[in-house]
Amino acid sequence: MPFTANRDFKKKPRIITSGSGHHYTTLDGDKIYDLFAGLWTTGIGHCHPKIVEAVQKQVAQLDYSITFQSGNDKSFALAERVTGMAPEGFNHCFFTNSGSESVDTALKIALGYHRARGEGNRTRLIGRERGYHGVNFGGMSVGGMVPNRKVFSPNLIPGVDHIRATMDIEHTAFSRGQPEWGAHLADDLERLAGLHDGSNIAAVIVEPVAGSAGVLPPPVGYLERLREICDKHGILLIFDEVITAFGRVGKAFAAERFGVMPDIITTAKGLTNGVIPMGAVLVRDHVYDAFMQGPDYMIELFHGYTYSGHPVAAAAGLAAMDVYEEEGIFEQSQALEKPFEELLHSFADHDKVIDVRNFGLMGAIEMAPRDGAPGARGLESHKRCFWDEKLMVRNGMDILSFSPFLNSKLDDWNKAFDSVRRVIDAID
Ligand code: PXG
Ligand code: PLP
Repeated sequence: MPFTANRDFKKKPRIITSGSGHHYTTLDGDKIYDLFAGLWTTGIGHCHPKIVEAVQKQVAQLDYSITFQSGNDKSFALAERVTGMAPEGFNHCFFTNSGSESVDTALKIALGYHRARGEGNRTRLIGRERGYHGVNFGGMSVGGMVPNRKVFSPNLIPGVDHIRATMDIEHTAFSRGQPEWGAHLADDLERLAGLHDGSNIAAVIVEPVAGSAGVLPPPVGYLERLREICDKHGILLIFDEVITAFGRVGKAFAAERFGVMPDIITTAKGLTNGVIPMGAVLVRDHVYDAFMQGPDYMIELFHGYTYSGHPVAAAAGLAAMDVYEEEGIFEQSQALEKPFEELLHSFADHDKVIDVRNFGLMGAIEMAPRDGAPGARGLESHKRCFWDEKLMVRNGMDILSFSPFLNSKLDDWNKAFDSVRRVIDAID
């Protein structure tokens, strides 16, 4: 199982057999309220009838068609919709099957872009400590989650450096939204540009709001500063929006929410509401145009997946875009931010809690680790929520993370956070 304590799981498996709206049903017949919206994926709820219908129809019409040197109608239609939602200047996208593939695709596009412009010396890639960019070799190398890198350390791709993480509990604990402290941490990029010479750096990749590490919002002014330093040195800025795109931070993209324009955006998850695996990498015109040279019978980018632009996935994506627009999902999401923040920060004075963080509909409650057993409190909380409270919450070590539905009901939240409180009270 992915990122799971397999032997512990098998002692008492948590098996889900159906989903509808804001709930799962388990093998035992329990109804579980989902406070994680799938795995940050399913913002509009499970088995949305519009998406179900679109997928059923598509699979009967065109199940698959060859993707190299031919295309299908749905993938082009989805590309139009997604770029239409994106900030000005993002007019092209490339489809993948996951966030990990989107990240590796984006890194390759960045390298290809510089080479196509005659700057093939720009090969260095910069990530950030505590960043998560999936599990493929490129994404793992620019990622900054130590346990994910440890075993593979000697095989990480060469020429990668990391800027510092944006969070320091000493300065940022219990910030509501973006911390006031920490814009200067972006200057770490200037330091690396000094060390390697900026002319050797191809790209910097960051999550606008780090998700997997336990919700780390960017300090006020931080992303703006990164953009400035990238501009100064000709470095591409990649926003990894696998979690933050499609309404999780109240807009179609975090780039729009923060008013900072990267050169490349990676997405997945909410692209299809998690219904069929799919990701997309969006690029601005200057990036696309750089590749469009040489004889026109030549392939411009030697990269792609058997399932890039899969018609059934694209149909799910088109239906998701319809729902986002027709039901005003991003507006609903933004309207829920304040009540979400209030509920989360009501845990601030709990004696086991050392930090609460939030941005948009991303939230985290960090508990102090139990002496000698870091992570135990977190996993116990997850299991107690599931078995005793019929509630799905995610833990990463001792951090409980929350990714509620973009169209959540406040009554459900009140009950759910009462459950979380009972659990945190009860565990050792
Ligand atoms: N980039 C970012 C920013 C992500 O959040 C990926 C890339 C990789 O996507 P795939 O589809 O290959 O998993 C992600 C995925 C968690 C959690 O607990 C987060 C992710 C995946 C699994 C768990 O926060 N994010
Ligand atoms: N391995 C082999 C032997 C293949 O033939 C292919 C694709 O044709 C792949 C891996 C890559 O698979 P995908 O395109 O689904 O990523």
